[in-house]
Amino acid sequence: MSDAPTRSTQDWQAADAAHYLHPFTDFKALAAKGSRVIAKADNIYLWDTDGNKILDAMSGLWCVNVGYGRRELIDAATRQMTELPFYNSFFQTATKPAIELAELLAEVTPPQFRHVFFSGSGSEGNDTVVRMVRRYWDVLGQPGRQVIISRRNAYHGSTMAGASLGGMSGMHAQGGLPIPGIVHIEQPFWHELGRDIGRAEFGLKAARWLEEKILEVGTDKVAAFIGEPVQGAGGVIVPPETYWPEIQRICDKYHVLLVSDEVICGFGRTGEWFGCERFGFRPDLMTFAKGVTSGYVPLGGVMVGTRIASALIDRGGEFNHGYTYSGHPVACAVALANIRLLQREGIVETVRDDTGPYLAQQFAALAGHPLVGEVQTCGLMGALQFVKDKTSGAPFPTELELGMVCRAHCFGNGLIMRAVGDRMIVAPPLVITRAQIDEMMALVRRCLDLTLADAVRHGWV
Ligand code: PXG
Repeated sequence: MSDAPTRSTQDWQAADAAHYLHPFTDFKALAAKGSRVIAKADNIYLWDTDGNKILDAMSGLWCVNVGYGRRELIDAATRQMTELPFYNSFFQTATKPAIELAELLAEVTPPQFRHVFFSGSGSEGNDTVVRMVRRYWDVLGQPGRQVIISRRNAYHGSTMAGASLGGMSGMHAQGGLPIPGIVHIEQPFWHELGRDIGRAEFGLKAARWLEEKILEVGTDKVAAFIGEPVQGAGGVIVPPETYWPEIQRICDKYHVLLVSDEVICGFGRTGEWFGCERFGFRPDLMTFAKGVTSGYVPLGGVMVGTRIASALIDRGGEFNHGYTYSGHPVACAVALANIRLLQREGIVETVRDDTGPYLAQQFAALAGHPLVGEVQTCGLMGALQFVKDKTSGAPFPTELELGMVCRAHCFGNGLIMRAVGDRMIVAPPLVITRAQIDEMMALVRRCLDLTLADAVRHGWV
């Protein structure tokens, strides 16, 4: 076994530092510090190579929605690997799990979706989105429509197109991004941009930034708008309820395609099957990944609405795009088992009716904490915004990196919670129980108090 006791944690860390370049990592700093090596997992818990038990309040990376160790998914992978570990779907062939998954996705996604294009990840899915919307407008005889509008602080992946669609300035600063034809508007982040007006009014104002951008770029040049229903990696930024319906109205008015990136929000995270259902809009395309297999194996894709599918099928001819692993049979078999599990156990409904509201209640109780200026939740996602001044909402100086201070306490106390700047976020597995939410909240409280004690000691508050 690869985790044979003969290798110590130090030994693993040395080999890691010598050979392994991690994503989004300062290689030198990590090599000096040493990785935390995760050895095994069960339900919502992880264990590292030192035997420490950790409550995984981030579901791996927003993906292990049914929890770790689910027999149904393991068996599905084993069966499929035994029967047919791989075959492609390029040259007029298909595999049974890919066909069945396409059929099941058409059933569980909103009614405008009857077709799917598979990829291996969310980033690849968004590359497919860029290719597909541009192709759609070509086929319709409007090749001038090339520009895709996205938002600052969005995350849409790390490939050239994914990172360009994303609105992360640190990513754009490396590698000559964004690629041409992708422009950004501001995000619907009330705490940062809208505190002088009410949330509802701010939602409309933020949506109208899209209309202004469409008019600025030219109504005959805009192909699509893409957004995450709730920005995940950007910090669990839940938009005002007025935002998405207004975005829908604007897209309809200018015939701009609407793309929902559901890589995080899809498959129950918001308490509905898809985030667009939670926020009441009707996308033309929907990117998914992560939760489709609960992260057990990589799979992504794009749900293609009837408007686009009909044009591409009836008039498009060959679409020159695809990946070796489009419709990978093992990934599709695991996705089938995962979605059936979500259905059979009513997991999405439990998030909507029970654990989601319970998390909201528990998070709301943290609003009184001296460090916390804003609390937001949506389904099983939650965010706590640190502020220096609770009345004005003034932030801490960024160089203090208070979020990182808190994250270090989480690491030390057996909790995985993410820091996005000074915003602490959770997205636990969708199978988390009320008792486990209590356990998580006790850890969250302890880490907030330890962070506060540090802030007091350093004279930051
Ligand atoms: N879209 C969204 C909305 C995502 O959250 C991607 C696309 C890209 O998916 P892939 O499978 O290519 O990674 C994502 C991924 C974080 C974090 O720190 C979030 C993601 C990835 C890595 C880190 O919160 N989301």
